[in-house]
Amino acid sequence: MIFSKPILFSAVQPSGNLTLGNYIGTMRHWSKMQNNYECLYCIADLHALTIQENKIDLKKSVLDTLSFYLACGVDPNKSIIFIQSHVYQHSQLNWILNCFSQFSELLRMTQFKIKRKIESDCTKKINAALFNYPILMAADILLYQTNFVPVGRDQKQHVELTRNIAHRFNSLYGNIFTLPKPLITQYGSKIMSLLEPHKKMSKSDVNKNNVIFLLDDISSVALKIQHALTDSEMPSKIYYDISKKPGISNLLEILSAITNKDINILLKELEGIMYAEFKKIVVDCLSKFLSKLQKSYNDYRHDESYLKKIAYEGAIKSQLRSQKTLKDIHDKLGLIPFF
Ligand code: AQP
Repeated sequence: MIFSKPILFSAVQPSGNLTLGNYIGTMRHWSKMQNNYECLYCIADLHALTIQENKIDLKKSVLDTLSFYLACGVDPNKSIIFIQSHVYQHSQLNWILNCFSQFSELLRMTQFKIKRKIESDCTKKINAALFNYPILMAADILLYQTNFVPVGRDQKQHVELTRNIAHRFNSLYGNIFTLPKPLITQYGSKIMSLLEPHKKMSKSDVNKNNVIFLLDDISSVALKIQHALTDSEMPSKIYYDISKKPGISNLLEILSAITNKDINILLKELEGIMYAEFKKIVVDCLSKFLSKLQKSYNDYRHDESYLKKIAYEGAIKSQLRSQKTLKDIHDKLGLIPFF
C-alpha cells in the first residue's frame, strides 16, 4: 500500500480523566497534523488495564476519551480514530515482539522505575503488564508502518525502544518495519505537577491539586493555579529557568501552549508583574480555553451512537491496515496456515 503522506500514530490510555499534560504534550497538535500526515489516533484501552487497583469504568472512559479526541479537532473523515482492543492484531504482534525484546532493556525504562516505586510505596503488587507494556506500545506503532509518533517527553524512551525492537527484527527478517521517530516539542512536552513541579503531571496522581483535569470546573482550576508552587526570589521576577524556577517555568509553558504564544513574547508582555497577577492571567486564559473545550466535549459525549459509529468505522479501517503488516510478519516467521 502506498500512502501519499508520512504515517503518524498517537495514542492516549483511557486510564482516568485526561489532564492538561495529556492535551499539551500531544493532543493539541493532532488537528493540525491531519493536514501533513496520514494520522491514526488510538485509544489505548489495553494499556489502561495495567492499572487494576482503582478499577475504572473502561467503557465510559473510552467514550470520554473519544469525545475529547473529537473536541480537539480530530476529524474522522481525515484521520482514523480507533480503539486498541477492537483491533486484535495489536495483541498478536505484542506477543511476537515480546520474543524480540530483552528483559534488561525493559528494566531500564524510566516510566517503569517510577511506577514501580509509586506502587511499592503504596505496598501494591506490581503486575507483569506494567513491566511489559512498552512492548505493546511498540506493537501499536509498528503495525501501521508509522513514520512519526508525537509524544510527551516521558514516552521518548519507549519510542527509542520501539526502534530497537524493530531494528532487531529487521536485521533477522529483512525490512519489515519502518523505524518510527518521536515528535517532541521544545516546550510543553513535560507539564509538571502544580505543587511538586519536579514531577510530571499525571492522571493517576493521588493528590488532585497537582493536576488540572480537562473536565475540572473553572472555580477549582482557579484554586489549583493560585496554590501552585512558585519560588521566593526577591524581588519576584518572571522568567524561564527550569532548574531555578520550575513552578514559574511550568506555568509559562502552560500559558504559552494554550495561548499559542511564544514564551519570549509572553515574557515581554509579563515584564514587571507580580506572581499573583501572573497567576490571574493564567487562570483567565485557562478558563477561556477549558470552557470552549468542555462545551465541544459535552456536545460529542451526549451522542453515544455517533461515537460508536466512529469507533466501528475506525476498527474496520485500522484492521485492514494492520492486517497487511501482520501477514508479512507471519509469512516471515513461518506462521502460515496449511489448510
Ligand atoms: N505531564 C505531561 N506533559 C506532557 N505530555 C504528557 N503526556 C502525559 N502526561 C504528560 C503525554 O500524553 C500522551 C498520552 O499519555 P498516556 O495517557 O498514554 O500515558 P502517561 O504518559 O502514563 O500519562 P499519565 O497522565 O501520566 O497517565 P497515568 O497516570 O495513567 O500513567 C503521551 O504521549 C504522554 O507522553
